[in-house]
Amino acid sequence: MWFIISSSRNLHFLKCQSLFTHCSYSVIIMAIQMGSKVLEGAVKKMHENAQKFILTKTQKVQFERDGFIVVKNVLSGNELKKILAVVNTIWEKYRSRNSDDYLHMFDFLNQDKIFMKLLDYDKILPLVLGLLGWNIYLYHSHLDVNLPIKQNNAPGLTWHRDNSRMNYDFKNGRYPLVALKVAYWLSDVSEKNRGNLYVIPGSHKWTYNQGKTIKNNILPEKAIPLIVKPGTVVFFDSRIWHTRGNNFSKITRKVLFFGYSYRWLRPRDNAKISAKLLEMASPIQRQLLIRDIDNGAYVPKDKDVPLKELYSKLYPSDYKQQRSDSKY
Ligand SMILES: O=C(O)CCC(=O)C(=O)O
Repeated sequence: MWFIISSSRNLHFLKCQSLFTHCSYSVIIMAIQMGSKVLEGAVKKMHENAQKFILTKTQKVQFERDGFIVVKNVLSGNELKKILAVVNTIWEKYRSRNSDDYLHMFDFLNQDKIFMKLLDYDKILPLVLGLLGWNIYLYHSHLDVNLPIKQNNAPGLTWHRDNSRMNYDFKNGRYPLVALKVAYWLSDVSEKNRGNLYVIPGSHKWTYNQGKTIKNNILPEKAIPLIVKPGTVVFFDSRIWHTRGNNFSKITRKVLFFGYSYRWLRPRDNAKISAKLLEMASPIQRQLLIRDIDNGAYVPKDKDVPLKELYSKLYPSDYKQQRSDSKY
């Protein structure tokens, strides 16, 4: 029989045949204390590691000016190998195997616990916090695998901004930064024509009509391919005009996208985060995963937003500035 015991910040599971035969109260209390210590240790480690990866002034300026930044050498060879093994299994299981064989999978976090590490990766999450602040969650995610294609079979370029209707509902398609995507490159796109992501630097500041003039299948003069090696992470503002490039190479393109936004913005997909995933999640991961938020999205309770504390340590002056305006 499993007993679920709730301590102040997390759930602990104890396995006993009967509460009074094999598990005494003192064992239970000890387990809670041990669980809390492990948790405190993990939180402390996360806080210490995150200090090494805070957003630099240069990165902030670049992101605000260009609408994207590139962070090289994030994933080690070993991490890449493990993630690729999982992605390859998913690909083999879900690929269509018809003439249009590719994978664009939402909700991929439920597929394997390895992705949880990337959700709050200590080299990356501090940058997301630096750009968006602490009242955030994962509003969207997708895993993409694209086989090489022949020139005469190319699907073409589909220039767009993310979040569809947002671009019409705001007058002239002008609105502030509310969401960004973090792309973990697993395959090598260090040359063109390997399915690189193309962006138009600065186009996050355009009106929507400026962008709508870009014809699909055209490479505008200002567009650039992101030429990056596996293990690189690209951050891009959801307002930037971008497209997937064609993959005319011999390499299958593989990339994971994590979309972060404010907790008051509705999810962009219908992903159902499984109870299993939530059970294994740390408090920070739970903040990022939980989608059913109600008005706590606007008026957060500290217990639901552990990223607030992390943010206050990583960006104390920005935090203080915010706090002087708000009691939340
Ligand atoms: O697959 C790509 O490189 C493009 C992804 C994309 O367009 C998106 O995430 O909105």
